[in-house]
Amino acid sequence: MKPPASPKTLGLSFRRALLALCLLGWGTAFPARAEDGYRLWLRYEPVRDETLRDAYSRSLSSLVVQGRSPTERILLEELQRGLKGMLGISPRVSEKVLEGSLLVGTPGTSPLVAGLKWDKELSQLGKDGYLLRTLPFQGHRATVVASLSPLGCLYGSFHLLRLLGARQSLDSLQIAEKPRIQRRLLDHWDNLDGTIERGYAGKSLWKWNPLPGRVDPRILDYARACASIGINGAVLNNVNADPRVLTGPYLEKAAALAGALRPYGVRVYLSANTGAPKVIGGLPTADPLDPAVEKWWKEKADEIYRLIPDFGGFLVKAGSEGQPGPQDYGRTHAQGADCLARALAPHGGVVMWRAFVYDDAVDADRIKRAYKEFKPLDGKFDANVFVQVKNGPLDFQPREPFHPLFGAMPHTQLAAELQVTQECLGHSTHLVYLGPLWKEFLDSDTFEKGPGSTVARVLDGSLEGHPDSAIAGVANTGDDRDWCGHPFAQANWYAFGRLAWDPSLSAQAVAEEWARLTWSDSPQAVSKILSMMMGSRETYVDYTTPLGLNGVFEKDLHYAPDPGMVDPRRLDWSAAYYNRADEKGLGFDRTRHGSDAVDQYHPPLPGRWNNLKPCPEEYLLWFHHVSWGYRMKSGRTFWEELCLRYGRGALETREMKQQWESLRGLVDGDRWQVVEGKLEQQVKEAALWRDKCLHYFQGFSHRPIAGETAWIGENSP
Ligand code: BDP
Repeated sequence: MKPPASPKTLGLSFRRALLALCLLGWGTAFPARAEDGYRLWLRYEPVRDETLRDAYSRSLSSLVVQGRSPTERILLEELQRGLKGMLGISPRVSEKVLEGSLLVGTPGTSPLVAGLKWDKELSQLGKDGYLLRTLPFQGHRATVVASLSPLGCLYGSFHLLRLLGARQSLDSLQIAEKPRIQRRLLDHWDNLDGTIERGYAGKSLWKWNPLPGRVDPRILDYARACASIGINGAVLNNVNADPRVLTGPYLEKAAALAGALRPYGVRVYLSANTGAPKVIGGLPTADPLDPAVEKWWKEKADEIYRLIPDFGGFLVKAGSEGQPGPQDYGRTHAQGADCLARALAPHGGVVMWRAFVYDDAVDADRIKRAYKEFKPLDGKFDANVFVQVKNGPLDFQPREPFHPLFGAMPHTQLAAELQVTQECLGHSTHLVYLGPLWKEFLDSDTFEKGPGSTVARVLDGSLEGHPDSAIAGVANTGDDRDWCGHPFAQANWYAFGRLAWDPSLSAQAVAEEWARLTWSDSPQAVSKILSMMMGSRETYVDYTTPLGLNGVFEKDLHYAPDPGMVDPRRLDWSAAYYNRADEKGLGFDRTRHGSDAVDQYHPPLPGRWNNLKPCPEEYLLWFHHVSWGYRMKSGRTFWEELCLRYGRGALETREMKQQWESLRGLVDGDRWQVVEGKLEQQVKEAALWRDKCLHYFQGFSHRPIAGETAWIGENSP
């Protein structure tokens, strides 16, 4: 016979049963609530493993947050939300550290944290850094999140919640974190009319019309999401900037947004149109060397800082794609940037001056132009200017070598611009995880100071000893319920933030974190999702632009294939200008016999890329015009290899879909269905890409499409 339960075990098992019921309740009630993707990676789903849940609950039985700043209030709420969701508990909020307390604070706001005397370690981590430790505290076992600033405490709290989300042990935490890059920005290409340039997830989140009176409450969830991954700045408006954003009424709107974002550590920046002194200021000129223009910018900066005391600064697209610039007055980019920088400097603001320029008078090869314009200006920019350079020298393609300006301007602070929104990567329809693309870029060796001079080290300032550092991602957010238009596009927002904080993280580790937080804690589900994500970028490259190919996208939309496209407006907007298909072969000759773009890089890269044999196959057509019969490393001819890559990419989309189908039931049905529908479209479109491109190139190669029977006919155009 079973012995009767002692009152103690009865109590415990009763509590367990109650908890199990609650969890069961969540388990059943939860799917009934539509899973619409709104909660992103902050879902805080219940921990189903009872032992783990009990261990967590014991470690986090009370919360001690002594500071009362808005940021500390936010972190307390976030911890409460997270613990309620994951553990079903509402820990006591206390002023005393007891067994299982979580203490969060700064030495300035919390006497208990000050008593730890961690000042030296904390000062090494800077104001955004934090310590996260488990330790004996006045005879009790406690967990501590400490930082010099409330914002660092918020970042540390999110870190703790991430550990719980990933179901990791909290037993002996000894974590010290600080961001490697100081300014981690999202650039929103949002227009004042609510549309978003290259936005594929609805309209702008900002809702300019009801501002400043009403700030859309959704902004707070945007800010939470940003803070959870360390993003600390948002450029609110499109780089093709409407000058009106700098008028009083819009500045008041921006100030209202800044007020909402501030407690989450997200500073506001604005894109400035260099023609503003003329267009909204009524001056006869916008010449940056004209004293009246200089005065106008100074007064404008003063006005902005009266409204937004922590305003970050200006992002500027000048002398590019129809935007006005200093060149209109015979001035250089440095003269233009410095004029704005002088206005912002007294307030601590910065200028992010974009190097996305390609004036065709500069060079016949578009990708060489920015380097030729900017490199001679190295050392001429003020200390509070960043030159913001896209990752590659062309324009956010599925694969490009890194931009040669990284490594070429040692006396200038360089910021990187990545594109989170998938302009040339399948918009919000194709599943493409961009972590591997960004890692390829960040880990690229510029050889500026010999081996190991990676782009990441240029960016974090360590290579040249610059005090400030910055990275920006062109946002993929909009007012669609799921923020990004595709449940998997959320991973790119997440990965941008995580890699901006720490470029040494691996794309796989970031994807795994995201998958667990966003989809499921089942190891089986996570491993399938991971394998889909990790291969997705290479798959996309294969069925769109394999082997270093570029310039096959349709005009303007940049979504569908159109390898023969001719744009009457500009030669360098035409597909043929890039892919150069002819009877001899395919690709752009950028060797010393061609445009000599290879020599914009430091040795040994030119040697590697100038010759066909050592050139890595992924850059082949970027640097070479390759004959159709050229023997590849595989022994296949170049034409056969091209066919194989297109075919392989399209096939892999089918495999991706099969993998997703095997996840049915392992993730919630609502989002499963959405992804399934998108994958179906992706499979069809990948086949279309393959067929359209191969048929077009076959018109030049006159060779049979290898493996044709395997795919031609299903979705031929
Ligand atoms: C291109 C986009 C265009 C942007 C431009 C830029 O097609 O919409 O305005 O870049 O970055 O990729 O300025």
